[in-house]
Amino acid sequence: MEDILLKIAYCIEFGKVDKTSPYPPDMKDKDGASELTKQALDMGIKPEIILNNALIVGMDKVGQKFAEKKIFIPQMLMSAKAMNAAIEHLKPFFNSGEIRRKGKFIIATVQGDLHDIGKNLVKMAIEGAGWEVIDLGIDVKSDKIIEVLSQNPEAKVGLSALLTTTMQNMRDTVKVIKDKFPDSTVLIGGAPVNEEFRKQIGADFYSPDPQGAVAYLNKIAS
Ligand code: B1M
Repeated sequence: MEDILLKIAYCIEFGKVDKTSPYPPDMKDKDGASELTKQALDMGIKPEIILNNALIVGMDKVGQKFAEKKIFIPQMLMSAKAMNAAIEHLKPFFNSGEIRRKGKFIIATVQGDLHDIGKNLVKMAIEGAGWEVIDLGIDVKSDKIIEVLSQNPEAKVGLSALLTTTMQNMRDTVKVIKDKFPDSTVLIGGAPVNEEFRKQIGADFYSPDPQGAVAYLNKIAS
């Protein structure tokens, strides 16, 4: 099991999407993140193990190397592509929750921020837990969230931010939502965000991972 997880992490780190992808050249014609993830599932490895012990491990290495200026945006994009190809195979497992809808959940990556892998994982987990998710995508202005919340006033809101700069936009967005909808529920997450920041900006809940967001939503819905 360890072996295939290491291989998947390696494919994410080096942006090997699938067998046909020519990049990186030394892995030409070899299985990529897509095929290996499928094989891992076929071997009976749990989707959460593949996500946490292979995909996120590979992506963390990408982050480290980018911070050390050993790789640049194009490599980071290839890694994101490989991660998305792998996640496609995990989707059916995360989406296999009950069809019964517990409520609506609006999710967005805040203005100025283009990172969506984490947001998409949160979306999948919440959908899988039986919520109807309205995904507003990336780089979402607070006006858009207000517009959609006005149409769905019962919906809970989830915001994701991956940059220390866009955390400030998250702060502004929470303020705009709370000013207009004081009774709304806003969840926040993303790598630079923490509980201390949540308290400062007046959001209702912070979760470091999708499971925490699901548990909180299920608790307040019951
Ligand atoms: Co960017 N990037 N990036 N990047 N990128 C980071 C975030 C960075 C830490 C890399 C680094 O320097 N080490 C750094 C931020 C530094 C900082 O602000 N302190 C950084 C930078 C600097 C940048 C650019 C500014 C680079 C540049 O242009 N010079 C630029 C910004 C673009 C923009 O947004 N305006 C940029 C661009 C990109 C790409 C587009 C190339 C690509 C994103 C592609 C995509 O998302 N489609 C990219 C990537 C891939 C990364 C790293 C390598 C990986 C991010 C990721 O997907 N992680 C990242 C380094 C890293 O994190 N290791 C990095 C995997 C994902 C599963 O984790 O998103 O944290 P995460 O989500 C987790 C939790 O946080 C949580 O659940 C998820 C699953 O566990 N979670 C929530 C997330 N949202 C939640 C919401 C919730 C609850 C939980 O409730 C609502």
